[in-house]
Amino acid sequence: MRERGLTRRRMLGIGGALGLMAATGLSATAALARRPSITGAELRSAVPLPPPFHVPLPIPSVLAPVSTSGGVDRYQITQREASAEILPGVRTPLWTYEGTFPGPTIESRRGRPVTVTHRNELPVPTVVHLHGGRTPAASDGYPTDLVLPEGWQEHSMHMGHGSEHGMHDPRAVVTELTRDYTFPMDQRPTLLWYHDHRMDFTAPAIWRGLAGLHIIHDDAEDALGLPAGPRELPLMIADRAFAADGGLAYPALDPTLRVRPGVREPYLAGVLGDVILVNGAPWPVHEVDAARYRLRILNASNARHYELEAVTDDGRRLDLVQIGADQGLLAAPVTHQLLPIAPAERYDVIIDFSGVPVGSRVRVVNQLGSGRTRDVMAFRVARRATDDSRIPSTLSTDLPEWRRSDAVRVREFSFRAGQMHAGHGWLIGGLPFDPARTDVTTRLGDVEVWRFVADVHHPVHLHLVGFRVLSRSGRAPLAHDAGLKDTISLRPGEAVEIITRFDGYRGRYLFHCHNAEHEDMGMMANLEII
Ligand SMILES: [Cu+2]
Repeated sequence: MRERGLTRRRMLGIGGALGLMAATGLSATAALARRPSITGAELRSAVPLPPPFHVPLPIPSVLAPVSTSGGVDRYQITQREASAEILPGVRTPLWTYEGTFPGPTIESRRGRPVTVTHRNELPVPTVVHLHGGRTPAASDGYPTDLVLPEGWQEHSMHMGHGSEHGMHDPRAVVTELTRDYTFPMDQRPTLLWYHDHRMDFTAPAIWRGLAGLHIIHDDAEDALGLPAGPRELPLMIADRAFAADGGLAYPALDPTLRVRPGVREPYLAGVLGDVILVNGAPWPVHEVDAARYRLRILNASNARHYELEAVTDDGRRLDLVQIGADQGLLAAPVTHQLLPIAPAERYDVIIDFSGVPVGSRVRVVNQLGSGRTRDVMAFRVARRATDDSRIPSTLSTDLPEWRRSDAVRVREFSFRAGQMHAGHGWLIGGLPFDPARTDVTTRLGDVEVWRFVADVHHPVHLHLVGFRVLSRSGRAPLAHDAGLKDTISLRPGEAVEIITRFDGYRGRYLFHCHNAEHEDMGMMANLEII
């Protein structure tokens, strides 16, 4: 595995900045000012890569329930090793949900509970978290609530940074082989995603394939007349790199992911791949009618940020009409030409191909990429078609309108690099994650304003609740901050305020950075709702 020269130099710059910070207390922000959009280092694949826009876009299969009786939809998912042909002619071993990457999609209805029985046939413990789910704590996938594989020896298990330093988690609920996760689905319709959330090893587990989609629908949204059926496409964007043997490359200190967490030093700020996958296919192409399409976009990358635009062959940018955010429909559509999307964010976007000549292409481009990582995917406009879809000027009327004066308290958290135990870490409020420490205690029903400050880019995610963005560095939120979110992209050096109501369930939840490498290196904190 070679690192790309330029990127490696950039990364050493970050590493150097972190070292400097430890020594002098300097902020990494200044050191990153020349390339603030990149947080991480890029692995370079060691196998030939296919040309862009040749592999067809796969649509993840929708999982059928094993039972629908008693008002609950029950599903079973086996987590197991499998291999897939991601690059043409190359077999890639993966860790999967049900044998595929992405895992199967679960489609559910608002208010109709879902139970998913996960069976762990992988060689390591796992944890499932439904990102964006309004989920009781027992099913929220707390990082130490492990599902152990059969025959897993406790003594072979290293509890990660925690136990290494004498900490353990007395509240962990560990099961063997299987676990039932129950999701009430009492929430606004939107695109969620489920992924591994195991203590210290989330990033490499997601990288190996443990991610899938979960869509919630309701009658009100169905009645809007938005593009649907084959004109509604989920798009899970994720970057990966491939080793010479066809396997996914990842700079883990312990490639078995059993004992020692962490990544090699050049990748401490995040792992980037040089192949852009959409729904598990490299730079895919999808044939479309000359009509409106609804794209439910998820950035499932560990650390890569995108600024997406849709460009026609003759260089025209198509409007990206945003209709929804992480937590469902906006009040009204917001039109973008360039759409930033941080790890774990979702954007629900309408794109209209009706003005694009039949036979030509629309490329989805990442303005933040360079070389091959500039391309994401393409649509080929295949035929004229009738289109009775519409984009209503009012999309929803149920968004919470919390005012600053509703807040019973304001809290502030810094998201910065720092020292963790003996080495490098990523810290919230100066502290690395400790499952045994409660960082925030709040009362069910309380409205709070949280203020986040960042050194480098940190996509911050709250479990359980959605929030509104109040301000960015004292100014109004950006156009793409509209609606109800569960992940907020803090840009380098920025201070962001959000407002939320801690509603739903009592118990132990998390908030954390969703740069998955940062998350594994300490950037999580406990949120106790009482
Ligand atoms: Cu981060």
